[in-house]
Amino acid sequence: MGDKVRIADFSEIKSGKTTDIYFVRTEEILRTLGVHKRVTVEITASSFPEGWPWAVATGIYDALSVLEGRPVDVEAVEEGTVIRPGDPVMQITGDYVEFGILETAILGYICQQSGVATKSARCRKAAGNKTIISFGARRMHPALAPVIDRNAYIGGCDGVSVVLSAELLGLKPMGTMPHALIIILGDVAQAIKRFDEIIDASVPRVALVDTFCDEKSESLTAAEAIGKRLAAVRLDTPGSRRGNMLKILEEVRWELDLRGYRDVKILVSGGIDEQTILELNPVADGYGVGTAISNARTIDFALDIVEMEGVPITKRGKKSGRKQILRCEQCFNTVVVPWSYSESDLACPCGGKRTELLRPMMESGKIIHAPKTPVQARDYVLRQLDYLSL
Ligand code: PCP
Repeated sequence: MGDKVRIADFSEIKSGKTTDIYFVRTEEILRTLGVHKRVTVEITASSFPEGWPWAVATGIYDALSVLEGRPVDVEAVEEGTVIRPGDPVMQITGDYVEFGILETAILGYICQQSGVATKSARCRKAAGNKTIISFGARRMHPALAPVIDRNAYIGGCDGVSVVLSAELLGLKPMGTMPHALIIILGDVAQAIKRFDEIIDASVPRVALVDTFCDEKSESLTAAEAIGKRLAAVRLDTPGSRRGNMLKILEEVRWELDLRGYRDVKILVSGGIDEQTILELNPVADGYGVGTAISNARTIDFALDIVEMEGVPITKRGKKSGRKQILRCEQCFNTVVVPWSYSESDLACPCGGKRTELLRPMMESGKIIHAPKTPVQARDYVLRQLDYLSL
């Protein structure tokens, strides 16, 4: 049996083993020359994938956890903070040779997780208060399932389907039934009846209605099989049969309502993203989103020196100097100012008061700011979404 393909463990990441070699050589050169420059670096993204106007910054505490114990000071935005292109999400100050090697890991944590959280938030914004369940773990390396689902949840999903992910989030896993159950038991009526007889009564009875026949007839079969205990039907219609999905949903809705099953909800999964959500919202009550969130585009954050020995300095294409982000609590207007900004910058033209988004998070390698829980981070995202459009 060949070697099991293994993932890096946290001690390897924290020790700098998952770094790019040129950081190892840079440290070797500087240490050999005895060069110890106190620098401030900032982490920003100059643009977001697919032209997204905003993004949700996550992975902040994972980045802090690899820096823990190193002689650095860090200020960063809270987990779940909505940012714009160019907004610094983290600033690290210290002797470059003490932390430079961790750039790859720090960016890796923030880039991928923020991409997932942002795509989830975009789906949330599109769906309003309709149910969204994260179904995407099967599209990614299973070791990442809890990470993906945590960010899908923080971004706004109402639940996740993976057992371990839900456990770590303190949630009940959410799911319906796979096509396999219907194929093995013969049809949707058998599947939903047995599900109803065997599965704990607290689990909503959701029938998958696209396996063998038309979604309308399978929905009615499921409703007639268990009556009022049927909570919803899920349409995971294969691409080859997805002519006009909204029309299909309208027909299913009509036929269910005609026969008194007005309380039976309609869930849709398979190829769902914020665009399809907007198209199906007139009828759909909820969505199972997989690939779009779990395989979300990563956000290309970069880490750059902006100050050295207290003097602003940076590369072309960047703004030098340590910075602060000020956001109006009233109108959400956001500005980036120099770290030593003037009091007057706290007054927003709308009359509101601006507050600082970059908070001291680490002093001399010690984390000094408690992380938000996933529920708190999710609530924070939902509050900010009220100010935003897609
Ligand atoms: C998949 C499963 C997931 C869906 C699709 C995620 O369906 O039900 O919920 O789709 P996405 O990645 O395109 O968003 P199947 O594998 O066809 O169905 P099942 O395992 O439920 O039988």
